[in-house]
Amino acid sequence: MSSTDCLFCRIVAGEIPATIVRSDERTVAFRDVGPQAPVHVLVVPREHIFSLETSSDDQGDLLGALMLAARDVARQEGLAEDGYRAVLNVGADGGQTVPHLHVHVLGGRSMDWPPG
Ligand code: DGP
Repeated sequence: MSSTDCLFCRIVAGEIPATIVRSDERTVAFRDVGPQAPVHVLVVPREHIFSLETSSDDQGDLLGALMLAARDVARQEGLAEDGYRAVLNVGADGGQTVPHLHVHVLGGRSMDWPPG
């Protein structure tokens, strides 16, 4: 898939509207269109990576930046004290529906375990 066909690449490029809550050189965070918790933010790399599974060993710095951005979003959204969930869905069985790597940051309510 080219980046012009990718929904999240188009959000990163500003071609599709989204509520952006944080951005930096390598990542962008925006509110999920179908929130599953009072706070539900997606954190994505600006670079198109299909999923965690297709990431490469030389993308470790970017993956680290993605996780730190998720942490900062959680802090910014007031979730740090009570806790939150940071989730990566990977592939079909993982429930991934958008083929651009993203971390879900969910919080504002107590989470169940195990997930469905
Ligand atoms: P996943 O199922 O893990 O691939 O998560 C994809 C998420 O993307 C899902 O929670 C809904 C969200 N989503 C899908 N389309 C849009 C959109 O156009 N805008 C925004 N903000 N979120 C979207």
